[in-house]
Amino acid sequence: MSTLQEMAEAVISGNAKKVKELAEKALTEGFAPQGIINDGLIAGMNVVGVRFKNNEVYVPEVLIAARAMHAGMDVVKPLLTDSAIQDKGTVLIGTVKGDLHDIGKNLVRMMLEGAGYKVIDLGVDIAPDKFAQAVEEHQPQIVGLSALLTTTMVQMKNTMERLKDYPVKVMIGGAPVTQKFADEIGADAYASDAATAVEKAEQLMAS
Ligand code: B1M
Repeated sequence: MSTLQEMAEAVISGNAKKVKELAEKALTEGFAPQGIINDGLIAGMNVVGVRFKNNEVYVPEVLIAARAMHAGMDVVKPLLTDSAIQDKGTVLIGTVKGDLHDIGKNLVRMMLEGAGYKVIDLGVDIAPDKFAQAVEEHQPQIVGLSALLTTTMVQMKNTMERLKDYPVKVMIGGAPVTQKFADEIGADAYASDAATAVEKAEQLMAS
């Protein structure tokens, strides 16, 4: 098995120490940082994403795999130019105003990072104006809104309205959110889970 295949396996099993060691080994073997990310770290996270979607693994396994992926990223990221990191696009993500739930949003962030996106995570309780300011600052292609409360879903609509003049696609998700609601407020995409969020991001980038 090649070093990168071994690395992907170590990401899947969530072995952060091994991923870090293999990332260092891959660099000494002459692998390019972007190749290590794509063919080692992202390849592993992709497998985890598919298994998560198929209910073969659950939230803790995804979090552990993402931690392992980050251990490898920490080794190779300093060697990448900014442009290489941003290759796939930038996603700005946050939980909407009044809502403090962030476990699902963090999973979505990690899966997007694992798929090669640069993700700016604004955190929780983010007002529409703050999303707009961050869009101006970071110029993302996609804005991701998360909400876990039926009472805060309305903030998705408010945020959509605040962002209507910006050239961004908006993806929404969270337990109470549905495709029907996304259609009602004019969101560009809805994702029911973190793996689907990556698929939808790919579609939005291609559209
Ligand atoms: Co809260 N809470 N909570 N809570 N909490 C729920 C959501 C609730 C359903 C529990 C219940 O009553 N059965 C209920 C909401 C009811 C409703 O509105 N219909 C509820 C309530 C009422 C509240 C409080 C109001 C309780 C109170 O204080 N009286 C309060 C509100 C605080 C606030 O936000 N202002 C509150 C507080 C909290 C805690 C702080 C204690 C804690 C949050 C900790 C944290 O996030 N750091 C908490 C938790 C943990 C939950 C439950 C138990 C679990 C949520 C979770 O993390 N799920 C939840 C009940 C439940 O769901 N069983 C509940 C796991 C996570 C991986 O799933 O977030 O759905 P989820 O994310 C998924 C998808 O939805 C999707 O992908 C993720 C991964 O697959 N997804 C996206 C999410 N965001 C996405 C964005 C995308 C795409 C996909 O694109 C951008």
